[in-house]
Amino acid sequence: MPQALRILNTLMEEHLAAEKSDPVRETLTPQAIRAKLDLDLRATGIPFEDLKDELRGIMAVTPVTANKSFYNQLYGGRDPSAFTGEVMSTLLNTSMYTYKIGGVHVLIELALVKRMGEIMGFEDAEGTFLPGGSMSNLAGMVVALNNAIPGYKTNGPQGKIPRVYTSIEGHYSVPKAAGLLGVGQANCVKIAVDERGQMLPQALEAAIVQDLKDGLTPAMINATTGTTVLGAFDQIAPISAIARKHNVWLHIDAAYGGSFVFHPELKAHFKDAGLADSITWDAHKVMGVPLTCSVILVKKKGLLTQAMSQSASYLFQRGTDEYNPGTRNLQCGRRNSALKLWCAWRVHGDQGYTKRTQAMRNNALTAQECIQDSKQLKLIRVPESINICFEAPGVDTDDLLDAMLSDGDAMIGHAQVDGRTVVRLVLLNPEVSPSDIRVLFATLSAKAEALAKG
Ligand code: ABU
Repeated sequence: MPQALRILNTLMEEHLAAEKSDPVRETLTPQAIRAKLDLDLRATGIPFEDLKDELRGIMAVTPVTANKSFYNQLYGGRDPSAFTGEVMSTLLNTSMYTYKIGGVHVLIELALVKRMGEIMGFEDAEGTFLPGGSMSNLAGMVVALNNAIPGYKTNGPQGKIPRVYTSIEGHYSVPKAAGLLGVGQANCVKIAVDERGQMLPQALEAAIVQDLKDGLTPAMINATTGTTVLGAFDQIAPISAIARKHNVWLHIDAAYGGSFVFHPELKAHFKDAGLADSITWDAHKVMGVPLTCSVILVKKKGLLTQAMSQSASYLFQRGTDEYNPGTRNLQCGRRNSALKLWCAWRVHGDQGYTKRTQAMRNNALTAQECIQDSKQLKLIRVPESINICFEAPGVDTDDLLDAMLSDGDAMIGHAQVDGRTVVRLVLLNPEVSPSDIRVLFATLSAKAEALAKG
């Protein structure tokens, strides 16, 4: 192990320096990477020390995601306290299925579930950590199906046709889960949204009423707080009233937006979150914890365990389900995703996350101003949170983004809005300052002008 620590220390120092000197790296083609690096596995191994050079080669062609020029995805930056927790989890290598193996880490996970549940308005939530929002949404759907069709776990749908509802702006993991769970993607109903990207409650209710008339079984409504492209928030109060009226499970996909519960204004979108039955919340997005760190929270204790548990005499031997988190998880062997979030939360406190989300939102408002002041750029929507969707009229969005990337200015992604490809800039690195944003938009405007002139 001393050799491992020495190698890691050297490589990490080098990587941190490289992130500064080479902040935007184009993703090389598979052919270019294979031409540079020998990735094949052989019968005979190499000396451990030689691995250092091999890893150096791999690091040099890895896209940079932790610095201020990365605006491409719903994660970014690097939180030193969370990073420390992540490395510690790997060192300790507990598997999070039983108390016997997980020990104190099970208590840490329980403490996080309790706190996150309380913040969302669930008095005594049941929950577990999963590898990503897609998995947490899938887990929510599993519980919803068992709620809508008793005995689903044992006997399947028993002739019923479950239906799931989400907005057209909802994350792709919802229809995906419907496909994976045997509901069928065709039974995932996509509900229209308004100009702001919020699901239309009347359209939702009309779809449910029609399905009931047709003898189908409405099983789950997925409301999204923090949509992937627009960063918009579905309105929980009217949606939960529909869910209650028709006795349908309400899941909130707050994978992305959940952490805005710390923001002084944006937290208003969560004031009715406690009316939901389950919530997905990712800490690897706005909270800046290393990938992946997602939680499924279920309001009524016991339902998650009922839907997930499976007996295994070789595993669950001692203690109660509460302290054996494998009884409420999709996975068997499971890495410890709780410690890194706990480390970060202990260091930052709720107040740190308030400051963090305020910095992100201020940057979004600065970006909005920059676009409104630019002759070359056009805002597509007023930002609901920290996603900025805009275009440069007369300029192909991909050409603009490719120029930003190849000139080493920034890595930014695109998305479809109103049937057009537009820039989707996501501002969730709190180290980015308003002056960084102004420089970024000056560059974007100049490049758009040059491209428009051909
Ligand atoms: N759930 C993460 C989606 C990835 C992205 O849009 O950046």
